[in-house]
Amino acid sequence: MKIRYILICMICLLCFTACGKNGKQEKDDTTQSNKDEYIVVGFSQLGAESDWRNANTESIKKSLCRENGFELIIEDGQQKQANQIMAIRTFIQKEVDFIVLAPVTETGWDTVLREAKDAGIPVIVIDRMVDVQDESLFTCWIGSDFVSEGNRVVDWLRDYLDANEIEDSQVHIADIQGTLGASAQIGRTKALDAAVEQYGWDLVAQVSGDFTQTKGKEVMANLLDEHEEINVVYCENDNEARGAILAIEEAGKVAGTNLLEGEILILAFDGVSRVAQDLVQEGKIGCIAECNPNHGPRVLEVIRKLLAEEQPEKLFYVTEGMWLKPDETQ
Ligand code: GZL
Repeated sequence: MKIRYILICMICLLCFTACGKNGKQEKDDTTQSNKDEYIVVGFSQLGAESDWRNANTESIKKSLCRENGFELIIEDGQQKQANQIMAIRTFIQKEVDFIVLAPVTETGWDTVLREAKDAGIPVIVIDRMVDVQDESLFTCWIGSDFVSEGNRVVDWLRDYLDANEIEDSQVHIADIQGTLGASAQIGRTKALDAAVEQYGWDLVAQVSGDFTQTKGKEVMANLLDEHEEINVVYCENDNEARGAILAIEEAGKVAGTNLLEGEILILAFDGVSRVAQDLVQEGKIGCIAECNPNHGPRVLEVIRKLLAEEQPEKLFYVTEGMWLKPDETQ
């Protein structure tokens, strides 16, 4: 009996080892064959905080798809730089062919980008910029001119005030900023600060809404409690604007374009969601500076250039406009 039992165990062990080995061997073969068959791209996306971010992710997925010859590995950083750095190190270990990085904030990338460069993996930065000592640490950047976006909004406000004969001294503006240290926040805030300096508007407060609807609503509610005089709100993205409108209406006030009748004028950025576009049509948002999330096609073009050993431009700005009511022209 005992010998038979030992024999059965030995046969099972041999089978298991063979499967395990073949299984692992198959796994290695699969990974290897993936690399042989597809261009493997590691994409460190900063989060899923806004409609814009989700549209940006979809654009990359649509361009770097298997039909185009790509194996795309996406890691969601949940708006934390530490998670993104961990993701990049994982991509390096996996020996991906390219890394695409949408950085949550501008600073703190030098070390991990040096590791990617030392591993011979090109890094394509999209959306927000990285502020690094050595610009050879990234191959190129694709994104928006955020100061220009901000200038389009403050220029619209300038025209609105003049058309409605509202004095600069009557403007009491609150700035619900984006994630502090993000290029979009830095650029959009810079444009507003310059306009406040130029026109003498009363800048009542600048508080981060972290580009989310929840935080935007919370910040707006607090500002309404502390500053009755606010009549213009500069929201650094649509989701904050939607939150601010909820807070304004819950406080029994009106988000609209009749500033002299006590309404609160909302200004915003992105224009990605249909909801936000409809709020402009309804007059609850005065204007939205478009921020184009569709970076996928340009990333695809850059990778194809690099594979053909061509050099893409270091900086590539996507095209953008304004979301206005139908009777207004850009
Ligand atoms: C802008 C992008 C910003 C969007 C927000 O390019 O970085 O981050 O304006 C998003 O909606 O959260």
